[in-house]
Amino acid sequence: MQSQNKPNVIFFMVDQMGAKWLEVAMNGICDLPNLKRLQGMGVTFTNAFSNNPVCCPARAGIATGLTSRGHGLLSNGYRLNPDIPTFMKTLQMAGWRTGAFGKIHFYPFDSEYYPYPDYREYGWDVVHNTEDNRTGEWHDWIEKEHPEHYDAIMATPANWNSQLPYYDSYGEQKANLTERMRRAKKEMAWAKGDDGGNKTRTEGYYPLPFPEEISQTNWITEHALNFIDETPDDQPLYTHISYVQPHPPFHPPARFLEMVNEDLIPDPVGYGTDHWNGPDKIPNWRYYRKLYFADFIHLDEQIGRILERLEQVGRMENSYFIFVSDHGEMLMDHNLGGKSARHYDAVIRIPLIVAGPGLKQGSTCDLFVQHEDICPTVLDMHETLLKQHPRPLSRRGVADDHPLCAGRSLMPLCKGEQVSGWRQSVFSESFGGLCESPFREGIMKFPWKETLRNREFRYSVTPGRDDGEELYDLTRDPDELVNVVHDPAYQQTRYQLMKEMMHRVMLQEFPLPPRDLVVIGAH
Ligand SMILES: [Ca+2]
Repeated sequence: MQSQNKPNVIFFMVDQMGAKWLEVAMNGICDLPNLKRLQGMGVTFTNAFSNNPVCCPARAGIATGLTSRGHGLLSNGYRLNPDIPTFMKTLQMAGWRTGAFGKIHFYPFDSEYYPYPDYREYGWDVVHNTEDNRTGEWHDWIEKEHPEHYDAIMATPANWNSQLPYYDSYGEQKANLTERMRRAKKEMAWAKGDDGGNKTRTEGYYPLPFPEEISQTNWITEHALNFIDETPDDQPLYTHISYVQPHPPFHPPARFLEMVNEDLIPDPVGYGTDHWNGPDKIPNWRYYRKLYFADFIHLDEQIGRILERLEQVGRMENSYFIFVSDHGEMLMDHNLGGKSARHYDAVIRIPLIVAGPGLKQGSTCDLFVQHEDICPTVLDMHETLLKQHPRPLSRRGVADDHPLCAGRSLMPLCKGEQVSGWRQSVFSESFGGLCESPFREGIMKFPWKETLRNREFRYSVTPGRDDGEELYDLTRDPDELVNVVHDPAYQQTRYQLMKEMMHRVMLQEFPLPPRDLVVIGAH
């Protein structure tokens, strides 16, 4: 039994799970008892949004409490500066034992660091890292301990993996895995797009072709369980349990497919209308959706294993929990897949649960919250943390309790306290694939987008395009089908949202670490 009062912090993260899809799933498609249990132990935020719906900037925003411009990761392909304070590092300094299991993604995949990045400098005592690039520790464990499944595993990574430079000369043996991946995909029937024309399977998506027990998802859980077991009883712990699923390719173990209520899977938004814009981009979108939802059941079971272990070791009563995703997934709404600059509800609105002792059990909160709020929320879970978290020197004396964060603690909301001046909208942004070459042609191909979303409207701007301005009246058009930005009836609304967005763009510059961490001279 943990003897002192510092709470454990159990952080669950999933990749590419939209709030829309979790809500749809929980409405009869899937039985998710452990996520329901977490909801029952705390607050579900129904208007939580990704600051930047792609892996690296979203994850850095969570860890630092900063906007994309604040922490500097505008898109994938950047490295988070380890000098920027993270809540994990503050927990570590304050006496928590900290561990990270699974996906972290603070580095660019095509860097000198992968397949063996060292994430300890961000504030973790123990790290077992595996990501959607499928290289590194989990990969090597399969090759060594389960060689009979190695070729199957080599056939599962998405095709972009074969473009990663370290796949050409991998590990100590300098093996050319690119060729082996291509060969494995060619030889394994399930990895091919051709299913004999019956469309029972969707290209690149299939039931897990190796045992569930050695899946990446279970491997992450096993390491988290070991960490819980190995932490001294009298030490508080922070577990960063970050699953790669339901990131594509979707390939849940087959038994979870049988547990999906397929009849309740909705048609994609716009399906069967003029809006659909051509043939189905995914030929069997219903099966594609079924695989995605089956991943939810797999993840829920893993969360259940963690909860069970916390109970066994006597840590359940003194633990706070966070469940969150980095961003959502179009899942073929509007005949589109993926995320990034597609700022529809399915992409930018994320699931967020904050649970634990003293919080409003089984409640929901519909205030507008963002990824940047998670860091100050964790720092607000114990009185020692906020004091230890670095703050800009230039602001000392202005407000001693002001952390180096753009976000705001959710703990008062979770405790049911009255808060004043809460934001009425959220801001989200995407920088396409051309962060260093913002030429018009590039923006047309890989759009940049900035979005202001409030209770009634979604207003988005894509620079460099004549048609790059969108306004959706969410009360009348919750599926975001009709762009009313040029409708005369909406011009006042358009102007107000444009002005508010401009202010948000300016305000999000604060603060600018690491420059702001040190005052050099007086000038
Ligand atoms: Ca992601």
